[in-house]
Amino acid sequence: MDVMEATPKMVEDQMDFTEGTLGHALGRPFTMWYLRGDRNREWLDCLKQLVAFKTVEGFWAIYNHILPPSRLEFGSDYYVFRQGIKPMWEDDNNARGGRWIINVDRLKRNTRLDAYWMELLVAMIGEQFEDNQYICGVVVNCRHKGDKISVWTRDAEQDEINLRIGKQLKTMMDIPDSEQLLYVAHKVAAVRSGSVVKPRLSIPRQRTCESPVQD
Ligand code: MGP
Repeated sequence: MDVMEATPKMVEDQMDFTEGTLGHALGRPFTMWYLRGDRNREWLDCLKQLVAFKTVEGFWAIYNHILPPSRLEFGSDYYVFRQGIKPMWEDDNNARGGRWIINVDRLKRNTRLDAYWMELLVAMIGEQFEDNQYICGVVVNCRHKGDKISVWTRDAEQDEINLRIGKQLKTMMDIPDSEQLLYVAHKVAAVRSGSVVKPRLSIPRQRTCESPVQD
């Protein structure tokens, strides 16, 4: 757990700003995390903070330096969260939250996964979401069964806000209606026993979702 409590290194502290500029400040700093799946260890112990960044230049320095999701080993994840929010259900900022999930078909691993991830990162750090303040962070899970990209939001009961975020996500990333986006509350994901989880929201809408506010 030590590594999670330590302050991550700011990438800007290691950059050479010889052009005389300190870079273009983001609205807020972010931290990037990496998880290498290991069935013999606790999930929390597999999670590592990589680095933090607070400028556009810092973000691209990291982005260009690390492997894209399509080249990670299956079982690995990247997490990019607002600084101060740990990318786990247990963090106070996530405890009542949930996530929009985009399932990326295995056949699209080589063609769409990296583009989706980059577009989403740029949208989040560039504060392009209308309800940006409700977004805690974004995740990519690289899985043999099919990769997943998700947007974690702060409050699973704020249906209108979460729907706006989901619709903006769908438009921004040009996701066809045939690929349904599902919103699942963390507290539901955390206690489920099988692989089926009941989503709270979906886009396009599906009958099993609970929320009365869709469309
Ligand atoms: P996952 O990595 O989000 O999905 O969760 P994956 O691997 O696609 O599996 P699936 O079960 O969704 O099909 C996998 C497992 O990691 C969970 O069942 C938990 O055991 C653990 N885990 C994931 N998250 C995000 C957390 C978390 O925030 N806290 C804790 N304690 N465990 C987590």
